[in-house]
Amino acid sequence: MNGPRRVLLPSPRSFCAGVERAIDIVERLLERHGPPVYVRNQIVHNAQVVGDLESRGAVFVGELDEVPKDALVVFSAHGVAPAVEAEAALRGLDAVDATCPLVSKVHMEARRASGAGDTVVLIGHAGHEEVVGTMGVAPERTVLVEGVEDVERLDVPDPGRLTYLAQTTLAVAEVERIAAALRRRFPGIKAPKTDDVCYATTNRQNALAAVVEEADVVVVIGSVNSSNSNRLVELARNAGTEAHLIDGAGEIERAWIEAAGTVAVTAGASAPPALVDEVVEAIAAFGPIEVIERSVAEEHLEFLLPQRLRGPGQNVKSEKSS
Ligand code: 0CH
Ligand code: SF4
Repeated sequence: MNGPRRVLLPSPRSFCAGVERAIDIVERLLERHGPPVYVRNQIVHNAQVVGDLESRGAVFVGELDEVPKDALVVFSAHGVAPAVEAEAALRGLDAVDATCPLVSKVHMEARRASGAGDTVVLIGHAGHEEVVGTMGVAPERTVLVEGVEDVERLDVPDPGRLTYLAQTTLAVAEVERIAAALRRRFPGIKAPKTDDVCYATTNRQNALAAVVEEADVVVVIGSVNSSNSNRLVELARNAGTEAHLIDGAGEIERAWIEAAGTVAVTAGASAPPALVDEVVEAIAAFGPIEVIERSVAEEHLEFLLPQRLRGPGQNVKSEKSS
């Protein structure tokens, strides 16, 4: 290899506004009320975030019946079905909603479309927590499509009354392919007013796409159950570049790095930025590196915290978009 190994850092990468807000909610509750703070499901799909909050007194549960009566419970960033909110109320729990406002937006679209008599065709992955929550808004009026093949098999009560929506953390290109297949089969199908795949998912994919051709290997920091992180790995592999999903620097393999003149390192929306620094340091252990930032977009979005957690002066802060 001539000269130092190049390490490309596509930007944006790592935490998005919805993840920062969700973690902030749990941290503030821990400070104010002390442990335990129960959280239904992983607050975000990242092992380090979950482990860190756990060590500070958060207790992650799969179901509400694991939460003692009257206790505090936080709903994760991925959102919950209305039935879960109702159950929390019934059990007398003090629920705090950390659902990302951009997931709530999709819930609102599902409520509006189903309320107007449409069947909602949700583009998403079966069993993913966000999909379970969104389907729960109008369970009798929602059908799931996971891929273009599902569009052909789709059976709907009235092909003239359809709206499609999507999970926020999918591959932009794949959602476009499925939406095009839906429009071909159901020309009158309505689209969401604004794209459901969110700005953070889109930006992280665009940023990686801008450097992937230059990289010999792509390292994506993110946990195995993180949809948006997996989509980044897929994007790189679809471009013909070797790609690996890792939780942290300890999982880097010598063979990946030694064979590469250029390594791209990115991180999913739920992966802490400090992990990127640790991974870059670990790569430097294999020989001299030149670190190059490549930005395709700036992100300035911040979401308001739930009313009860805002500090003084935060009531007037408005949501800014990038
Ligand atoms: O990408 P997914 O949806 O699996 O979730 P994550 O890794 O926790 O990232 C944050 C997104 C949360 C809801 O959109
Ligand atoms: Fe919200 Fe998008 Fe982040 Fe999900 S990935 S928490 S929808 S900003």
